[in-house]
Amino acid sequence: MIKIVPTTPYQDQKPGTSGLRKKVPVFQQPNYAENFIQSIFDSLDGYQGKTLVIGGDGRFYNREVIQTAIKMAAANGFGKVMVGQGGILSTPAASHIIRKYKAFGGIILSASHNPGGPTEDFGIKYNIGNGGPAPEKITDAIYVRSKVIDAYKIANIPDINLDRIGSQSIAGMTVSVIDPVEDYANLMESLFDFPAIRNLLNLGFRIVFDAMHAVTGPYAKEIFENRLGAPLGSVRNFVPLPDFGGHHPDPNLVHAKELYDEMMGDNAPGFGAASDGDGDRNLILGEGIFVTPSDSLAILAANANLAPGYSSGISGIARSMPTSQAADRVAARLGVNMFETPTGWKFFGNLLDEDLVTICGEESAGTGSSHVREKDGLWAVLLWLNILAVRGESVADIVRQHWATYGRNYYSRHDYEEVDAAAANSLIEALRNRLDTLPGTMIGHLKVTAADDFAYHDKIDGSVSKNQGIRILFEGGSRIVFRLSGTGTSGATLRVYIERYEEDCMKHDLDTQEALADLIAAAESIADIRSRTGRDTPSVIT
Ligand code: G16
Repeated sequence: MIKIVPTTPYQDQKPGTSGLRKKVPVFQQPNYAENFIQSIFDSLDGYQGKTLVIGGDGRFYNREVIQTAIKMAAANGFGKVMVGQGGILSTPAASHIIRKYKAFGGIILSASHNPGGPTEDFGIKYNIGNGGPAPEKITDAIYVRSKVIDAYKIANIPDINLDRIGSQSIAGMTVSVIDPVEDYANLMESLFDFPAIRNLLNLGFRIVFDAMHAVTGPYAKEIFENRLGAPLGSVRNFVPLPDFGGHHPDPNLVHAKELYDEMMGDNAPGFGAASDGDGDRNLILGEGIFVTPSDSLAILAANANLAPGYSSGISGIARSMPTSQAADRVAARLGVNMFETPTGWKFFGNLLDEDLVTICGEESAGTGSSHVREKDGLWAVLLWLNILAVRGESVADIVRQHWATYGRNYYSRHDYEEVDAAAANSLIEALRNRLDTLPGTMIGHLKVTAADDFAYHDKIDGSVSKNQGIRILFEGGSRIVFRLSGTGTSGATLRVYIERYEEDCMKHDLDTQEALADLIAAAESIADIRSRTGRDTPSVIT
C-alpha cells in the first residue's frame, strides 16, 4: 500500500518569510508539492506514531494538496492526522489545534493575503509543536533537502472525504476530520469578556466584519453573530471561495476599500474590521479613523489588562524591526520587556515560549499573543471590542488619548511591487556599501545618527539572522528602513518604511504623508529609488 516514488529535485523550493509561496502552476508541476512535503518530513526527527495537523485557507488547489499530504503522512509513519472539515483551518486555529492536542506539528496551506485561483498563488508552511512557524534552522534544512531529494513516500489509497466530521483508519494511520471552528471559538471566549461585548452590541453599537471570502468567514459568523449576538449581516463575504471572489484577501486600505469608505462616510458603524486569506492579519477601523497596525499593537498592549485573559498584566512586547516604535513607549511605561526581531512571526516563538513577551505585532497587519504561536486577526478584533466595551469610548477617542499620552509615531510603508529582482538587490547592496559613511551626514535638514543592516541574535537558541533590513536613523528618533519582501511570488518587492515621532499633541492631526514628506524625500535621495527601479511612485502606500 506504500509506494516509494522516484523524483527529481527542484532548485527553487526555498521557504521565504512564511513558508514556500509560488504560483499555482508552479505547484502543479509533477511532484512539486510532493517533493516539498517529503523534504519537510525528511528534515524532522521523531514523528513516528505522532499527530500531524493539516489545514488551509480554502484557496484553489487546497483540497488536492491536503489529500496528498494526508497520504504522505500515512506513508511516512505519522500515527494520526487531524484535518479541518472541508480542508479549512485558519492559521491561528491550526496553531491552537497543534498546541491543544499536543501534535508533533502541522502543515498549513496558504499564501496568506495573496490572490487565489488557477493562475494565482499557493503556499505550504510547516509549523512545529509549539504551534508556531518552523524556525530558520528547520526551513534551511528543508531547502537543503529539497535540492537533492530523489524519492517520496505515499500511501496508495482513495481520497478521504474531507466534508464529513469523524475518524477513520487508513494505511495504519487515523484521520480525524474535525470542526475547524469550535476549539478556536472556545479559546476566544476564554480570553475575552463576551458578556461585556454582547452588552455593547445589545445597546446598538454597530460592527462590520469583512471576511473577504476567505477563511475567517465561518469563524466570524460563529463568534460575532452566534455567540456575541451581532445582528445578521454584521459579518460580510463570509463564504470562503477558492478565488476569494476574484479579489485580493488583503485587509488594507486598497483591497478593503469598500469597508474603508463606509467607515469614513456618514452614519458609519462604530467599528469595522477585516481579516486576510488565512485569518492571521487584521484591519481595524473606527468611525472616521484607520488605526495603523503599529498603533494598534501599542494600544492593544497598553489596554490588554482590560480583557480577562490578560488581567494580570503582560510580561513584555515584541515587534518586528520595521514596525513603528510606538509599542516601545508602552513597554517602557509599563516597565515590561521589549524586543525587536526580524520580519517574520517565527522570530517571536522563542520569546513567547519563554514568557518573555505576551503580545507581539508587526506593521504588516499582524498582532497576536501567547494564546497561540501565530498572529491572529480575530483575536485582535476581539481585544479591540473588549477594550471598547470596557472603556465605553469610541475608537477615535481611544487612539487620540493614546497619542496624547505617549506621543504619535507617524508611520507609512511604501511598496514597490514586482520590480526587477536584480535592480532591487543592487539598490540594497548599494545602501549596504554606504552604511559606514552615512552617520553624521545631512540629508536635507535631517541628520543621520546611525545606519546599519539589522541583525538579530536570538538569546534563547543562540541563532543569528543577518541582513534583515537597512536602517537609517535620524536625530529626534525618525527612521527609514529599506528591505526586500520575503513573501512575493514574482519579481521583487521593495519595502520602504518611514517613521517620525511627534510629541506635541497640537501636531497629531496632520496628514500622514505630509507629516513624513521630508523623510520620503530623504528615502529617494539616499536610495535612488526612481532611477534604480524605474518607478516614479510606490505601487501601494499603507
Ligand atoms: C508573513 C509573515 C509576517 C511578515 C509578512 C510580510 O505574513 O508571517 O511575519 O511580516 O509576511 O513579510 P514580507 O515583508 O517579507 O513580505 P503573512 O500574513 O503573509 O503570512
